[in-house]
Formats: sequence, C-alpha cells, structure tokens
Amino acid sequence: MTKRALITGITGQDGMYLAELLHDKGYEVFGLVAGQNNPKADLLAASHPYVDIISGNLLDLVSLIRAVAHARPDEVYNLGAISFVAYSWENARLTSDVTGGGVLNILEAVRFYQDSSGHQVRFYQASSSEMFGKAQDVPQRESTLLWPRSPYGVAKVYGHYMTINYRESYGMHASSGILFNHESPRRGVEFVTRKVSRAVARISLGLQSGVTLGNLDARRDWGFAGDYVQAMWLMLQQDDADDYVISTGHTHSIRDLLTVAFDEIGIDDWSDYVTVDPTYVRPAEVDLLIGDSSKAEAALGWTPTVTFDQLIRMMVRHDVDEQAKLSAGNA
Ligand code: GDR
Repeated sequence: MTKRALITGITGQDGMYLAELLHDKGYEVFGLVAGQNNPKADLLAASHPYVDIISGNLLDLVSLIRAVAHARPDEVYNLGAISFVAYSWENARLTSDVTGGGVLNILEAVRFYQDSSGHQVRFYQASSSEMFGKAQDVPQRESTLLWPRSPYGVAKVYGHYMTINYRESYGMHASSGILFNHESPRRGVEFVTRKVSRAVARISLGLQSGVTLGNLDARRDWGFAGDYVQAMWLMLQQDDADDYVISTGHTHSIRDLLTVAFDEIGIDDWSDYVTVDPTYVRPAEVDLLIGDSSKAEAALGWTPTVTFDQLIRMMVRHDVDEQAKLSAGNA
C-alpha cells in the first residue's frame, strides 16, 4: 500500500526537503498551504509537481479537519509555524496562535480523523532548540529544563507539551523532534546563515560592499536541513512515539560563521565588511546552543553527515552561482 503523508509548512526549507525524501520513498505527498493566491504555492507546484496542495491554515481548525480528511494520511508532519524568532517579539500574539495554538489545532484534527475513520495516524511535531533558551545544561538534551527566551520559544514549548499530552492522554503516536538550527541553500534570507552566505556571495561579485548584523557572539549548533528531515521520518517509523534532540553536537559563533563564509571567497579578515547594528540585537538572546543527540543516534541510528564547514561553504557556493545568474540576467 502506498503510504500517504500530509506536511504543514511544505513551502519552507524543511517542507521541501521532506517532500522530496517522502516522494523518493514512494509516498503520496500532500501539503498544506495557507493564504489566497499564495505565490509560494505556485513555486511549489512548479518545483514539486507531485505534491497535492491543500488549502488550509493552522489557525483554522475547520480547514485542518477538511485537509486531513482529504489526505487520509498515515503520517502528518507539522512543520508549519511563524519561524523567525526576531519577528516573534513584534508579533507575539500571532506567533503564539500559529506556532503554539496551531499545534493544538492540527493534533485535534488528526485525533478527530482517527476517531471517525479508525485509521491510525503518526504525528510529528517540529519542536525547537529555541525552547532551551537559557537552559543550564551544556549540552542540551531531552531531559533539559526548558527556559525559552522569545515569544517564539514559548509558543514552541506549548506545542511540544501539547504533543506529549496528546500522546499521554489519547495514546496517539505523536513524536516531537527538538531540532537545533538547520540550514541549507534553501534557508530563508532572514536567518543569519543565509543572510551571511548571500551577502558574502554578493561581495565577491562586487554587488554589495558589506553586511550589517546583530550579536556576533551568539553560539549555535548548526546542521544541514537535508539530514534533519531524515530524522523526522525515522521518528515516525518507530513502534513507539517519543521525543528526540536532533543536533550535531558542535557549536559555533556568528564570528566563526563569518570566518568560514569569507574564507570561501578568499577573504581572511572580514572585519572591514561587517557592521554591527544594535537594532538587530534581540530583547533576550539565546547565548549558547549545543545539542546532545545520542538518544536519536542510539534509537534511530541517526547521525548528521554534513559538517558546519561543509554546510557554510555549500551555501556560499550556491549563492555565488545564484547571484551571478541573477546579475547576468539583469545586465
Ligand atoms: P535562530 O536563527 O533565532 O537561532 O532560530 P537565526 O539564524 O535567526 O539567528 C541565529 C543567531 O544569529 C544572531 N544574529 C542574527 N540573526 C539574524 N537572523 N540576523 C542577523 O542580522 C543577526 N545577527 C546576529 C541571532 O541573534 C541569533 O543568536 C532558528 C529558526 O529557524 C527557528 O525557527 C528554529 O526553531 C531555531 O533556529 C532552531
């Protein structure tokens, strides 16, 4: 029997990688897309024509009930969220509703479908290392006490515990992946790795003179998104649902990121190209993230395959090609 999967957030970086992974495994892939005349839906239809796009919104339970009934999924991956941490201070209510409350809605839609059809569904929630915030454990693991530092992080904690609660209350096969930062050439340009890789590419082509950033001392555990969607799928193939930290176990500062990115274009000293603007500094920062994913390694057999250095160089090279094509097109 062909397996069927429904992905929320399918137009995002992870949604696209996951759609490709599931399609390659022979799944029928359904993707929830919000908004009327959403340009991302057209892009998705062009790049991933095998995806059956369903209109719906995490804020709208009725639309989710309809979407799940249409997809009749074996697996649901809830990747949809307002995901930019900095934005969440300016839009705290909306972030709480979509990133937090949306999890309750999709869980409830899945539960309703299971109860009415008798068909069991496996559910994946995209939890986040942002939930650890100021946590005292180094490295952070599944048992680490959560101390979120942003409205986004607080909303993710709500979704995380709601997923656990549906597992414990209703026996649902609901798993949560606590994913540390994961990047790729498909990363949105608002996130720091892609902001830097694109700026560095444009600097190398003479299209831009520098880049303005916020806190250069924050440290993150950055992995490759293509590896991380593999972990999501593995979680849903287990007999029992559970929560897993997914990380590389290595941490780097924004300064380290700049060093590798500029090195890829042959610049040793990036200081002349980087300006710090306090308006990019967040009201509360997560200073240090480094994950311990030994549980995932033992239970899922999952390990990351791309190092930080390989990842950043991959992104810079991609952006050099992309920017060169764009500027040739504009010439
Ligand atoms: P993050 O990712 O908040 O960790 O959340 P982001 O790339 O936005 O920030 C990482 C760190 O870089 C610092 N920083 C800057 N960040 C941005 N975006 N722009 C800047 O100019 C800049 N200068 C410094 C930030 O202060 C921060 O410390 C990501 C998201 O994908 C979440 O959705 C996800 O849950 C977590 O990763 C895991």
